[in-house]
Amino acid sequence: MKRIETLGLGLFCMASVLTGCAGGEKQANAEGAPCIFEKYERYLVQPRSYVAYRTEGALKIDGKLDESSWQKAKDTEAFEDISGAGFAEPKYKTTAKMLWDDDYLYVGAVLEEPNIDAKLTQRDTIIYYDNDFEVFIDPDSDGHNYFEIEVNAKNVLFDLMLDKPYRVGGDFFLQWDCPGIQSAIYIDGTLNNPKDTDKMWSVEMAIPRQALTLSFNNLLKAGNTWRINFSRVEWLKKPEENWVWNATGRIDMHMPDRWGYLHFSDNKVGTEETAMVYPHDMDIYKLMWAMFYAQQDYKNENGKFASLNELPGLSAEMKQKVSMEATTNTYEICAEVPAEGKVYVLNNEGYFKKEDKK
Ligand SMILES: [Ca+2]
Ligand SMILES: [Ca+2]
Ligand SMILES: [Ca+2]
Ligand SMILES: [Ca+2]
Repeated sequence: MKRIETLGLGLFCMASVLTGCAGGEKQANAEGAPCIFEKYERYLVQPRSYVAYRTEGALKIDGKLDESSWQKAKDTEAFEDISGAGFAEPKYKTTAKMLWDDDYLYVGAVLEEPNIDAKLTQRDTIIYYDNDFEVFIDPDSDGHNYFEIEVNAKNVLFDLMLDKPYRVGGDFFLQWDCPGIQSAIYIDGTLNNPKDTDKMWSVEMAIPRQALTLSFNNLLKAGNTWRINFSRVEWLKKPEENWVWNATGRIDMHMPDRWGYLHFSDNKVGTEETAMVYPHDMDIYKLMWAMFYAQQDYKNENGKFASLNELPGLSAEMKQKVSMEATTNTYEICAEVPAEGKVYVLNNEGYFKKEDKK
């Protein structure tokens, strides 16, 4: 849901390796502004990735990840604080796993927890008022029209669709109830009894591929790469902790450009490994998103978006890679990627698409 807080920038830019910021480029800008990659570093760290393999045999959606498919699937990296580098390590460990078949994306998660607690019982109440586990999915990676599913330890769901992120005025549609979803929780401990010490709770979800598309496109197929992220809200005290697979860089999960990359392999889990495939040229993508964050600041400070020459922190070399049309309230950044025969386009609403090169 809507948890947005702005962090000060600039404290975390030290001692970093910055593509394109080497040597004189740091001062390449006429005003001597810091390199755009340096200034927005915390929003530009390359996200983590995961290759999901096909299941072997059916999964029983009972919350237990004891099927051989789950045992063979690798854990994600342990979750980290949503704000990223420089913030405290989560107190309790969380990891997730993914699998797929022709009909479902499967998500499993294990949440270490000494006091398993869940009070909410109604679907589509604000589940993160309890401790919860959250899934965010943007199958076509365009940064708009994405899905959010939250669940507490009572297996009560909060599921919604968003047309675009809140940072660009997005709306959420709580009326969306993920059609055909199966979800279950396993508890190693006792629920709502704080007198003992629990071990963990685990989440097992089967999310139908047909629930995750707005068209007739089958996006759940081998070779495709989606954007996905997981979050765990933990109420140790107020405000809540937000522990996530991929740090977004600030307390805002609604930054689909900051989510992880999920690639689907045609191989059965536990057999031959498939190399990760990113769906775009990562250097160009990074440059375009750096410009997006710089434009947000520029608009806040100047009441209008910048032209390419006005945008601080771009080197001459960077400016050669992109073009930008900007008005007071809109802009569109374009970059040719000859290797793909495509033009990448990113606009002021964070909508990303690829067009065929004319
Ligand atoms: Ca199971
Ligand atoms: Ca989308
Ligand atoms: Ca719903
Ligand atoms: Ca307990």
